[in-house]
Amino acid sequence: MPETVFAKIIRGEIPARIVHEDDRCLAFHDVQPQAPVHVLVIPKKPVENVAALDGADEALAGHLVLVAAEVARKLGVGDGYRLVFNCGRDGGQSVDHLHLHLLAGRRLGWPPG
Ligand code: DGP
Repeated sequence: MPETVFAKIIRGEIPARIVHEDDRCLAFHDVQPQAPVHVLVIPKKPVENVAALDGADEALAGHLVLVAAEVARKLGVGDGYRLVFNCGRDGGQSVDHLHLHLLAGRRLGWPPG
């Protein structure tokens, strides 16, 4: 998979406001926030998107969700938030490195645009 800006963030070559890091993932504030709290949780392993996950990634995918919930609690929005994986261009994906959006801090509309 072609390298993305997120690979550079993982290597520390581009600055990011990191809120969580462990051996498998990184969470940092989105540079174009769509809500008062907008954090991206990404795997360190290069995976393009949800469609590129396979059975061996099951624990990793679950880990991203649990980390997002932990970050929400840490940032004081644990009572209400939205988690979103955009997949593919029609799904709104613009960066081809798997990322889980954590959105919170305002009333979120439904359906999404
Ligand atoms: P998506 O559209 O689902 O692929 O979301 C990609 C998100 O990544 C988008 O909300 C903006 C964010 N983003 C893109 N480049 C950077 C960057 O260099 N730093 C940070 N922190 N976020 C970025």
